[in-house]
Amino acid sequence: MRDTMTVVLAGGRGSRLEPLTRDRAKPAVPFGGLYRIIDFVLSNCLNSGMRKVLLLTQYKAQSLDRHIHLAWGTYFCRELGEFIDVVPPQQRFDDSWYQGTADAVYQNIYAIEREQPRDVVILGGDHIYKMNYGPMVEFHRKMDADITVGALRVSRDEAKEFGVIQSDLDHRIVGFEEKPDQPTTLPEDPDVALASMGIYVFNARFLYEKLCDDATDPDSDHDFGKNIIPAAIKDHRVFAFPFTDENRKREAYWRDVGTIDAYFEATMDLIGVDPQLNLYDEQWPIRAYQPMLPPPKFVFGSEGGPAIRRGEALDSIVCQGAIVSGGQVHRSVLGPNVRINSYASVEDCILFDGVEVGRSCRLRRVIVDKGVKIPAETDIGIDPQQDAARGFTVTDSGLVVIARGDELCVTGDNV
Ligand code: ADQ
Ligand code: ADP
Repeated sequence: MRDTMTVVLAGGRGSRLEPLTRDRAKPAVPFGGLYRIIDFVLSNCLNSGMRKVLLLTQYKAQSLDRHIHLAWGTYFCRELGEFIDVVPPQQRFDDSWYQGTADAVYQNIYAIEREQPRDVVILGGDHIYKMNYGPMVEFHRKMDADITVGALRVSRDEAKEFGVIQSDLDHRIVGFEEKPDQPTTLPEDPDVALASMGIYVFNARFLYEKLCDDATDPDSDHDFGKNIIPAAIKDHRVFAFPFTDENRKREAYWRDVGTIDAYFEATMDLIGVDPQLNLYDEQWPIRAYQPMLPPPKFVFGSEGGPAIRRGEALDSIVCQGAIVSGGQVHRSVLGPNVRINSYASVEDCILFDGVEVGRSCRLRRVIVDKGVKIPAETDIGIDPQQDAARGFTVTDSGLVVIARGDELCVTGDNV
């Protein structure tokens, strides 16, 4: 992989994840207590031996930028020619912001050319999956491809959200439609379509030529899925690389945690006894920023007494620095530095870094953003209709999201 260069597109706005993306880009949204969404793709890069990485940001990138420096800077050694460079949209040719994904790469073309890579791997920064990109690059070279698109099978309904691929028996792409209303399904299965994962291997020279052509095309949206890939399949060698689980025990795990409900489901899967995404896999470590914090602690409660006072967390993930003191936690993810106080009950919740749950609170199916302090005796998620009336975000399935600055949750020291 030494002669590849990697570009990670991390500018996603993630508007369907609001309010979690109100102050941060989608790739910076915390996931699984300790991680940010971007950590999965960057761990894949590191584990695949890709050590020249440009990370292109765009929208509310401060939190992402800081996370990358804290968590990832140390893994790349510049003296060995390795780097992870975060590139904000200021480095542009004209006054416009990035217009589409192809434009974002085009605006950084000099930084790519300078490294003289043979192939350029382009990845999205907002999906959760484990993938070794090595076999995809190998496939690309073996096929003598100009472009290789990562592809996976999805249901016909889901396919409307993706680029939909038609390929021949040799995996050569013969049709590509971006987010079609009527997705073309597989010949052998009318319920399944082949979707683009939005990840690409490009022959470097071919990429430069196509991006330069596209930049001067006034009718283009300058987007890989909408413009570059559909145009290239006509006259060039464009292939689909099927993404499958390497040990083939089950369907490959790949999630776009694009909505609050999808985000919640994917998080809850982590808590199960046999999660689809194993964070404890020593062969494929997922790295993250590990703050220097004391270990998590569970306290019975100051006066002892009835079972409800026992501070305990069951079927849950609890991060460093958290203290569960006299409160009950079930099927939940507690981020770093969370505090659960006496008589509180927390069920099916995701609490971000530094959340404090006051005495006798009841929380059920709630996501609470970083640093929010929930005053004593507050009920959230018990009556989602009432929560919506109080101005909280409530999803169709009744999940409640408490954002920073939400009025009825005072962010102060009054717990
Ligand atoms: P979408 O996900 O809808 O479809 P897009 O919103 O362009 O495409 O995002 C692609 C990736 O680029 C995301 O990771 C996003 O964070 C990032 N991004 C978007 N604009 C950016 C910019 N200007 N600068 C930096 N980063 C940016 C794409 C493909 C589909 C494919 C799906 C798979 O177009 O064909 O099926 O991804 O999810
Ligand atoms: P993250 O929450 O992703 O770890 P930060 O704590 O840096 O990242 O927050 C990202 C941005 O959110 C900050 O730059 C700031 O503008 C905004 N922010 C932080 N705290 C609050 C708050 N209490 N209310 C509203 N906005 C906030």
